[in-house]
Amino acid sequence: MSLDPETFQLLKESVHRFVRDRLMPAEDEVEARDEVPADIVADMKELGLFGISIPEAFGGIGLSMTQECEVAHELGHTALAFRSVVGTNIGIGSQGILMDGTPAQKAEYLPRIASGELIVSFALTEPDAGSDAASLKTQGVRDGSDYLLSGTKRFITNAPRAGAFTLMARTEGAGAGGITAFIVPAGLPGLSLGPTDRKMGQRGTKTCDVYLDQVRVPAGNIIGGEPGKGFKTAMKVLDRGRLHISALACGMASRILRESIAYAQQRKQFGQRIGDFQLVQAMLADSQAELQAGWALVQAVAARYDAKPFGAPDAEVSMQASCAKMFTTEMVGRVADRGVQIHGGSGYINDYKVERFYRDVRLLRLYEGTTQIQQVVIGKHLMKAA
Ligand code: COS
Repeated sequence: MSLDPETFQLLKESVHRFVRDRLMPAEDEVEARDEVPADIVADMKELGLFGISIPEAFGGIGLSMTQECEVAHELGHTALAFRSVVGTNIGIGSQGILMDGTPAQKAEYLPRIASGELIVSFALTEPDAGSDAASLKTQGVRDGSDYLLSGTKRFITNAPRAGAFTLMARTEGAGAGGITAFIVPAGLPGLSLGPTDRKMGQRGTKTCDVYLDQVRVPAGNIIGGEPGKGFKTAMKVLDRGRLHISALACGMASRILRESIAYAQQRKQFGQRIGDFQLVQAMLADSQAELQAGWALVQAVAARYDAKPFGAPDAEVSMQASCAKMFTTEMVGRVADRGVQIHGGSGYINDYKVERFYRDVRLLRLYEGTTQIQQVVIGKHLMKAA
């Protein structure tokens, strides 16, 4: 699946302009109000951003992973809250349905996800199951032709906006093989939300707990129709999501580097621009080189991802996606840290964008698998090599 190169180029240019003309000017408002304005969300729908990863047959734009990474890279140039509005529909919320859903599930949900009419969230994490996702406790108990779901999901991105959840629950006993992925509509009796989380950064990004108290879901809502396959679906979704986050990290690193260069060009100390000092240039140079390396890695892994059959597990690609996530999200942390350093005392003041971005990017090393989980995925794979 991919968009023809000419049409894709037009889309990329539109997103590029949208980020500069529409999103960047609204960054301060999002930070102050902790909310992405509704008219911007409407414009995102208009642009088709909710459906970039969904095939044209289901009303989306049908980008390849390589193309999706380029769009994520563009979106990474502005406050990460904007990307988060569309992020779960593009990635972790929708892709389980696309990869493993039945034809009926795809037909029912994907067009509304692609248009942005339905916001879909991914509900895996729980209070006692974060990195150890296979230990999740949310129970799904069979009751006639339904399941009754009970448990708590934590830090669920876009839950306050969601019309449905791709939700993992335990139906088949202990371990990864006991987990089933359900499509759970948000309005069902027994499903409720906790208060919106107050976070270190990414103001405007909405996360909260999701509580399930005997929520009755038809067995027909099991993704793919077969119980016990949910963990693998979740892992495949995360492989893809990790690559998307890597591209986003590169976009944000590029923005922070630009802010840092601009500051180094205008700020004068000791009678000259601080950017004329080699110690400042060294910080800029390190950021440029690491960013270039990270982006080259993302593009290479995305091409490898596109070369395998869609939705098929591939341990080598999983490992490479983890390399990209680990390298780029750590990289943007260093770029942000240098950005603050180059800005000096001003870098600690909220009026400058680097202070905000420094906080925003911290999350990239945590969600969709911490750096340490990426190391585990990479290490395990290497130790299996013949
Ligand atoms: N694609 C397809 N299948 C996969 C897979 C992948 N990427 N990774 C694992 N699996 C399969 C394994 O092949 C195994 O299948 P079999 O039982 O048939 O052999 C099964 O899933 C269990 O795998 P494994 O034993 O590796 O599971 P672990 O419990 O050791 O967990 C980690 C593996 C740690 C990698 C996983 O729990 C993880 O990614 N944790 C982080 C979760 C996360 O990112 N949370 C963020 C929340 S979303 S914002």
